[in-house]
Amino acid sequence: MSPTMIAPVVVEENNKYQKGVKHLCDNGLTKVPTKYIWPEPDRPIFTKSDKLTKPKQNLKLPIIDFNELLGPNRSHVLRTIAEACETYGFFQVVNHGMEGDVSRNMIEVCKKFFELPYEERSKYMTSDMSAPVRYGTSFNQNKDNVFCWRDFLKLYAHPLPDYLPYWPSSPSDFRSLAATYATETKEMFEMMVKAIMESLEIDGDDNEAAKELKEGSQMVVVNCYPPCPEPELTLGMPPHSDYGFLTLLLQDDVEGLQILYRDEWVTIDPIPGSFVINVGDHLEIFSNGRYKSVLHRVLVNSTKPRISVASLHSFPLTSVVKPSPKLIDEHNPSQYMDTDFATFLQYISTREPKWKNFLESRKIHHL
Ligand SMILES: O=C(O)CCC(=O)C(=O)O
Repeated sequence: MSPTMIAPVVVEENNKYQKGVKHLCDNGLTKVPTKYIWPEPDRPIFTKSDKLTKPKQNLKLPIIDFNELLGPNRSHVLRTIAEACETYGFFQVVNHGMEGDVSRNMIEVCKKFFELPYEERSKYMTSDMSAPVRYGTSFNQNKDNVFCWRDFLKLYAHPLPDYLPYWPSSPSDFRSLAATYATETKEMFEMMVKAIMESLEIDGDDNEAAKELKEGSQMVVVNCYPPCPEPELTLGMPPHSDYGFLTLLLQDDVEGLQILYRDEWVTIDPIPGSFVINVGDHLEIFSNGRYKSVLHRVLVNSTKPRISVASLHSFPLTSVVKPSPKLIDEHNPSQYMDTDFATFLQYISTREPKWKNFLESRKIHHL
């Protein structure tokens, strides 16, 4: 067959995957297409060559109770936060002040969004990373050789009035429910920043970083992982760290999130109504390496669809990200080069943002 005869078939095949996993599943599927099959060492099961033959138990992350954080036990809770950020890069929060209805409504309206006809969802499909709304699939669908079993909706969220008019107008209550959710996660983030600064013992009126973070960037990422006929062959999301300062993650009741802990993948138990909070690359840099931005990935399953909503917060897009001047001196020199979003965006446009490549590229190797 001549290449001119093959090309349209290949293009059509690729277009099929570009429309996303939900679209693929809606058209009936009994096997995972080759495009989604990960190389064996990256797959979520332990192979025979591995010493481990069965998955480890789920990990119980430290739980931070906001009621305690705001009460007489604050200093004890701050120490728990510091230990969690040093050891796991992750913790869960309960009694965080967001009403159950707000988080439940957000999950429900996001489910409804992904159930809309493809034509409606695809209105927001774009490869422009700075678009206020971006619907897409996989991790980076223009670059990924192997695709992830995940569709997403990314919404820039701060300042909200600038972005809200661009958010999906269908389902009809999407904007109002998602706006309430984004506003309340921003408030939760600001409380967390105060606690994190205190835990690093750099809180105070002169904390410029805290002021910048208040005016900083927020992106709400809704992840949709449809049931997968062969979940052992693929991943919902590949191992990655988050580039921002903190991520606040809401999951439905279906497990899937795993973090790398002591070189093993461990599953995080979803606690109903809680948030999972994790340290991003910018906080690792800001804390001069004390708090860890940890690799995590997502598994899928064969029976239940899963929705998660990650709210990624950081400095304004134009800010320089660097270790806090209060945490460096001649004995503790800066471990990272100054960086900014532009550098990050340039980096990921040329490479696959997998593993910890970006953060590694910013490290200073002292002699
Ligand atoms: O779906 C999850 O549990 C995690 C999502 C995630 O890692 C992300 O959005 O960066």
